[in-house]
Amino acid sequence: MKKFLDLGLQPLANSYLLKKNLNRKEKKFRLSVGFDEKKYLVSIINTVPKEKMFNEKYPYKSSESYTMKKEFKNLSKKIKKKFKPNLVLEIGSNDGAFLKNFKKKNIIGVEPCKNLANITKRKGYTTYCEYWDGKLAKLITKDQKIDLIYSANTLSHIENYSEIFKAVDLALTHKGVLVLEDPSLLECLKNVAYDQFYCEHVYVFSTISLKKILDPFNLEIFDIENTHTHGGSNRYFIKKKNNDFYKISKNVGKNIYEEKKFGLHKFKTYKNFSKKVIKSKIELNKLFTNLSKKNKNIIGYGATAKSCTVLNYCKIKKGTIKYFYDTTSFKIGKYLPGSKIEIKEYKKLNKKDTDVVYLGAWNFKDEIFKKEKQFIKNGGKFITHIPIPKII
Ligand code: JHZ
Repeated sequence: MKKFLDLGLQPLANSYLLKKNLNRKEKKFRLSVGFDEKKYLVSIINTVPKEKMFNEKYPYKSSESYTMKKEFKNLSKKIKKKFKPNLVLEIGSNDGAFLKNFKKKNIIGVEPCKNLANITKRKGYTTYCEYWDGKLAKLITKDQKIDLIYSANTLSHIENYSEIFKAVDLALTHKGVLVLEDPSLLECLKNVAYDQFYCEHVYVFSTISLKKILDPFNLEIFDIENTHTHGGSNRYFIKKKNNDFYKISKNVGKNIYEEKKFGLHKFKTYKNFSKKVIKSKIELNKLFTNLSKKNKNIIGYGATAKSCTVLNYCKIKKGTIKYFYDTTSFKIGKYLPGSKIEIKEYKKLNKKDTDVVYLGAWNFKDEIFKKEKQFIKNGGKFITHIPIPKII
């Protein structure tokens, strides 16, 4: 693997700090990103054991976002219509934002974070609080195989993809389909969204990399949808190679063509990206310095895992951003890792006490702007680093 980006020493992205622990030394790891020229695969170089990240303290809940809930509702309708599955399984079912669109007898959740798995268990959904692997796949499918496996923003978090895809092949019926959704590497590079890299995102997939890594596991992509979620994602529809029931869509070739046109198969593309990242850091710091000189009240909106990368890489401290607003109950009252900026319970933005708002959740810009119409009308501004640092 050839390294192309160094985002410095970073704490674990979702390890929000309690007030009483603010003076404790945080564990940090070097966040650098590399490119495997054989597999066209982009991944972080130093990985963190999964148990340190995905455990009973996991703070992220999919149901907190209106956009994601709407997206899951629409997707489930589509899945039911197109594939008519009897039994669906979700890998990384989180707090059930996707599960809840199915009848309890038709869906199974797999979620290793106990706090989240308990939510869906309490609601009566069959949920295995485990990491997805061959052993679990065998156990779940001893009586009935799965017609459709769905996984959003999870498989890119799992280092050992061989185990994952072997287990998928084992669990699916002959005509079974895997629908896999993760941030798109092409969009990440186009948007200079370097904050898609943090401890949990072991990989940022492209079509060309996924095609290569699926190849040894009897699996192939037969369709792709490009979605707007999480800053631009790809939804891959994957089948067993010997299943001729689904034809390979033109979208697959189209995506491969676009990715190669951009140069996702060449190391020099990544070197260029890393130059853009350095420039982005300098420009973002300039914007913050200018605003601070003018004594502007700056707060953050959405204490995302992505924000952790930006704040720590750009060395933005609590004096610059006073606090972050977030709607996630688990994050409220805690502090962002590394930067130690406080997270407060969300209140509608008010121009009386806030001039500029840093968009930590830039991927939900439309949803946020709709919600904060009045603030914008009153002259309130936002600052973002996507695709280039600017005030909007
Ligand atoms: P959001 C997490 O990343 C972690 P993050 C994980 N690794 C991953 O891959 C993605 O999710 C899918 C808040 N918010 O979705 C809620 C508001 O406060 O960009 C969330 O804390 N008000 C699994 O953390 C955060 O912003 C709002 O109006 O980068 C959004 O986090 C909205 C819309 C969000 O994921």
